[in-house]
Amino acid sequence: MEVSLFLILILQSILIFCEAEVGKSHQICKKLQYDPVKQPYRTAFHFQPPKNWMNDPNGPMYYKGIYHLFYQYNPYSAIWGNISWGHSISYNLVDWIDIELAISPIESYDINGCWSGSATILAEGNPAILYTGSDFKNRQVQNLAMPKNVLDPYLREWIKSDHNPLMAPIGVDPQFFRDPTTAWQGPDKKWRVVVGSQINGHGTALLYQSDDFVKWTRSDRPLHFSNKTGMWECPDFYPVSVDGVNGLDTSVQGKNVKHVLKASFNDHDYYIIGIYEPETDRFSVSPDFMDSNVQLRYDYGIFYASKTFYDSAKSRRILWAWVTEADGKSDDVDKGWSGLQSIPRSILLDKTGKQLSQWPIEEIEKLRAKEVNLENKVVEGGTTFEIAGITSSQADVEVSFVLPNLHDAELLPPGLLDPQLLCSKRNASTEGVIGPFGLLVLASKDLIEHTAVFFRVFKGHGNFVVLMCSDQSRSSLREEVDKSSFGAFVDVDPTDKISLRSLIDHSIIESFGGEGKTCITARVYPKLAIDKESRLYVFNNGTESITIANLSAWSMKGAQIFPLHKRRKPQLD
Ligand code: DQQ
Repeated sequence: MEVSLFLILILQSILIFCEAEVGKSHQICKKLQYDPVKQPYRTAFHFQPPKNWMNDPNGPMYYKGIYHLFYQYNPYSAIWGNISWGHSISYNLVDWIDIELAISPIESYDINGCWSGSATILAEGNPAILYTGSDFKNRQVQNLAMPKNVLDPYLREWIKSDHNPLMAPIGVDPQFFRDPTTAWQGPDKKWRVVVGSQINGHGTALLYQSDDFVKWTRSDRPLHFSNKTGMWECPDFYPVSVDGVNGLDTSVQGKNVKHVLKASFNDHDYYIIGIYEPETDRFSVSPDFMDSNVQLRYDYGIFYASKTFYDSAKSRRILWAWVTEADGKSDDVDKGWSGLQSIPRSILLDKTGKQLSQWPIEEIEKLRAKEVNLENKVVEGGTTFEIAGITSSQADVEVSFVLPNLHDAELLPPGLLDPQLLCSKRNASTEGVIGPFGLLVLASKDLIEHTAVFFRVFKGHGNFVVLMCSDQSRSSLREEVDKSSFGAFVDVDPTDKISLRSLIDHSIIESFGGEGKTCITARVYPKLAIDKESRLYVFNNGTESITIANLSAWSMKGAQIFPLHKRRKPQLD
């Protein structure tokens, strides 16, 4: 039997065992499962640890047939602090077993927190983790951890290097020196890694090199910097294929390859695309961060501190991100948890070469259950109708719209070129010509509560402009939650079809417009539209009719996410 198949069988039996345990004694598991009364905002197919605080995804990797996800975790509470690396394993990126903490803050060089970092599969195939330690003086330093036993595919124990810290903040502000990337190897076989920083207040990707992964030397020149941004957190640097459909391993260089640099700042994940010369470590980009009116972001909603990894099993690059809460700290304490991970997304250079496109990994489709379909349905202006027959609070919806003659489309309002502002000024209830049209999700029967995910088409300068919005203004009767609207333009030709996919999971809506060219993630906390009281509608608030070419909506089954057993507390002495 193939090793990976064998491992899959073992993991499956652990899941079955855990499922049985949930019914008996696993109080942690039982208490924080989705429950329409006690835990209405807990998700069913997004990754969450059994309880407590989670933020950035760390060191995702594929190793010996198993996917690993580490994450910033507070083992003791639902508020940020005591930051350790939680660790979960999976054979399909959908079902997870939460295992022992991988790294805990117990050494002088990380006593104030084991902060974000990345995993690298070294040349001999063994994994290594570089992470930031907040040391006994609250300085940020970079540390190494290696598996205790590389033969263990679950990588349950990690040993910190005796050489830690490997990189100290010399000539850099010790408060702004963190989040090492996955390393890549140049043609000279030296490893390179980037550390996020700010120098003279400007975002900087410091470049380090090493022959042995232990002794690191900082290059005179950073890989990149920008005098238009502040501190860069969680940088990510990776190749994308110009003409292929596969993702690339982090050290791939050469013709038909471009490189992406992502940095997290101003609460968002921005990226630029350029040409990297491994011989000189020069990275040339145009446009650069903040150069143009339209900034490239992975997601125009709530999506931060993301990280990609190369999945050698399926030759793809996968993106994860932290999706924080939009309610208050005291709500998090009451819920007993805070923070989700996005659905893992496959990420590729778009055909235009100007941006990336993202799509939920195919494995998520295994959760699709009951399906309803529509074809060639005209939606008259000013109408709304329900898509009944599925569990609308836990669903996957794909729809494509065909638009009428765009001759009468509204003019793009002068002075309103910021898409997010445009979405809040022209929200879902503001009548237009071509739109607003789209979905009303997590909606109550009377539509008092709903989140509108929609498009609106404008005439720009000699072209049409497609706006995509996620309007949370009426998402909840609860006053105290953040209901900001999100919006972005979608680079599609509206004379062709416009597609939308939304993954709906109780308190999160991840939407993908134009086949993943524009993504918007929202967090919502309905009071009425919970569980079976939640509905799904199609609406058109424009004067022109639009046509649904195809619509498929599925009830989604829950993923299986279990703790293997009660966590061991880290030893504090
Ligand atoms: N979160 C980590 C830092 C990182 C920040 C601390 C980004 O390493 O810069 O939990 O969310």
